[in-house]
Amino acid sequence: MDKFMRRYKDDFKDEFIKRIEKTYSRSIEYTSDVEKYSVLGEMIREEAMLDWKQVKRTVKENKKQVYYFSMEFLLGRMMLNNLINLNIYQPVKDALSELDIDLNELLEVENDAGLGNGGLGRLAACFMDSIASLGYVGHGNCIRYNYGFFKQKFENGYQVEYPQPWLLNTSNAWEVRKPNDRVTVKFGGEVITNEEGRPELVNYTPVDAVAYDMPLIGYHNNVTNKLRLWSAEPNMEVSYDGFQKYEAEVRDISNVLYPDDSTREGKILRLKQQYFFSAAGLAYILRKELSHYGNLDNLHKHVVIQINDTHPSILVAELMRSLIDEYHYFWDQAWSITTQTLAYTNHTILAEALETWEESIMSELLPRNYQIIQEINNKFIYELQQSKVSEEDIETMKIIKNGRVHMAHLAIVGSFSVNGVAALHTEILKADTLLPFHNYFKGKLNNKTNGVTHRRWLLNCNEPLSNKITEKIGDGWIKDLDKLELLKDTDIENDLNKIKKQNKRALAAHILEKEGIKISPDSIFDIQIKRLHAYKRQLMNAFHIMYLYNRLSTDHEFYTNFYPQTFIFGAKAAPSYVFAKKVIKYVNSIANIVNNDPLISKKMKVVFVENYNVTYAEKLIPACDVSEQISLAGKEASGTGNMKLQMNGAITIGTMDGANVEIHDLVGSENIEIFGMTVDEVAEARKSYNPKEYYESNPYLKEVIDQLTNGFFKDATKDDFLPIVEDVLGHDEYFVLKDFESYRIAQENINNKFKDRQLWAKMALGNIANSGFFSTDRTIQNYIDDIWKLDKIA
Ligand code: 26Q
Repeated sequence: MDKFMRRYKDDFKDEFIKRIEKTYSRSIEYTSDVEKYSVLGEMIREEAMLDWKQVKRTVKENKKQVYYFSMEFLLGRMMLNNLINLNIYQPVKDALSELDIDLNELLEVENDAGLGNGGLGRLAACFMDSIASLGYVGHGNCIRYNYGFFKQKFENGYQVEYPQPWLLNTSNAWEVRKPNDRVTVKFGGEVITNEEGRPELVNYTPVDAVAYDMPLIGYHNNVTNKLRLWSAEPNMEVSYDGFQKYEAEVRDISNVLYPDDSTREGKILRLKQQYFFSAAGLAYILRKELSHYGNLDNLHKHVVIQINDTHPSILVAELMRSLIDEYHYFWDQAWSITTQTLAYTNHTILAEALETWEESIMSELLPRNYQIIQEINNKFIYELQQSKVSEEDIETMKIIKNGRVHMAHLAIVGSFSVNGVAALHTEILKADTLLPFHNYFKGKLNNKTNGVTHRRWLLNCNEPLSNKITEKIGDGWIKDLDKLELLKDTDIENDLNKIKKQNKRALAAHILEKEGIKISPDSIFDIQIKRLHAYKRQLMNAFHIMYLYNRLSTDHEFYTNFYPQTFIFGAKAAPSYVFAKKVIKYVNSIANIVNNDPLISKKMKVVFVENYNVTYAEKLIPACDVSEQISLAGKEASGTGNMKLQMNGAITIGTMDGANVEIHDLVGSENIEIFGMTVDEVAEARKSYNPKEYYESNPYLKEVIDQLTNGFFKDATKDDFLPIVEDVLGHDEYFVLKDFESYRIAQENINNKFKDRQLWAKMALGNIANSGFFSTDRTIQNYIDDIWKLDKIA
């Protein structure tokens, strides 16, 4: 702050006005909020860049740094976070208000930087906040998509997708184009042996990757790292003949983010994207390493590259290719450097999400990388045979089999560390999914339980609660979230219900404005926000709501005893995920009936918020009473929304899955509502599961399921929901029917407990005070201690 104030003193206002006039050739009263926002963003960015230079200087002193390679960074809005982290929020707000500009209104014009699908992308964004805030050098590497995650609208209750050109408005205030940081990435072609007897790629298609940098600002510590986004541009050496077609193909590469969060559909464009940003980011790293140190021998001492899921795992082959073909290393030394530089994080055990590529696609698009993968695979198999690994295990572990390249296997073999994202998830990887790898590479598999940056997810999004926390225990928790434990010795419990109510009122107003639905802050706010996926079981939540509707309509005593509850959903379905879209339509149809029923709507409401994103999450999370974390045990690798909600005082109703297990361990059984089968019980149940038995024997369930197709929903066709019925009565892969009864009882417990306001406040405190573990500051410190071994710079 001092630096900022020194630079601008009272001139901030003058400078702001001057820039507005210069940029728009208009005086300030004739500029829009978006225009004002852009100029402010530019000034703040410049401020952050000063710290960036300092980081650059320290790196010259041999400091080790991490590069986080991820196809997704789901950043959300930047302005508030940047102002807070730079410690200039208040002076800027005051200066602007002297110009009659309300900073909070200005903040609302910012589009989300939606460069991600969900958990994995948001985790990357939280990580970058903690790396900078803890005082380490770490940069992100990704694609500058023209279109981020799609915008969701509901038309007659059905999801319809619209493009989201995030760059058009405000977000590019944060980026700087670096025209000179340009890398040529080569696609296609053939491998020949050149005059020096080396493999060389010829007749390839060159694509230029141009860098755009965005600042990643640490909290009150003068550290600014960067997020490097690569944009695909045509290479000017390509002949003008056929240029239009070439140009369009090039632009395609960085045009849109894939809106699927778990599919192995191997679209060539996706592989192009993966190679594009991996190769560009790596070329840049190697270029810098060479210019600082003269050779690449000790790359692994200066750089560690974390591979976020398999999406950038082509890096294993690309680093080998660069070292061998371009820097003339022998295989063994190149392999040694590669496998000491790369580390891989696994985010899923869902079979359908484990990426593979058809050999023919890989060999055509990346012929030299493909050769190298073949060689890695052959050497690996030989090594396994030498170590007397069983034929069966060798078959499982092969990188190439049945005509496909298994990217997770490539990543595991090429990395020195492989980590899961929650204790249970890592245990399943070790004991099941990656068992032979775990046996062979002793100690390579490790756990790093996810976290969230509490600076965005508590400090910035929940002002009433964070002010109260600071009032009670001081502001030490902002840099050390474990300090929240101190709350146990305070009387904050008495304030929690009041603060929650205040946040619920704000959310109710927002929902009324956005969705046109009136909800009561006096009801229980029960919230399920996450991508729409069958394994996350939004359907079970919907079934339960329909059960309540039916029961409230017929059972007077039940009606009287039931505490009013508002069920809120936020979720996007992948555009091609037919089943998920049917669930959205189903919930919207339920909402129509429930909200318009004069009697029932006094006891409950249902809202599916449109276009759930980071910014919407920031409004929902502080207002949540009940956090729905109800995936089938064994399917959710970790979950991170569960942590954000806990931190803000919500009570989890959840299965023993992902990080819920660790939440349970930390808060204790009395502060969480656990239900449903465990991982072992699921495995057992799978042997002889017949969902029809549950349908036949549970009259509540039967009625709910029958209503899907008996004309009960007037705004839907019969075919709309028939597939849902066929699914749950057919194989019911995610045991919705089997877990339903225990979920129903858990919900009943929650509804009863909420009536005891004292008890509830105590539970909320038990959750908040024990959430310190889930800060990404802890997660990142674990990565640094065990994997990255970085040097602190601030
Ligand atoms: C793969 C191939 C083709 C197209 C798309 C994809 C693809 C894209 C995104 C596959 C997966 C993803 C994203 C996965 C994801 O978000 N996983 C979540 O990661 C979180 C952070 O670790 C966990 O908390 C969640 O449990 C996990 O589901």
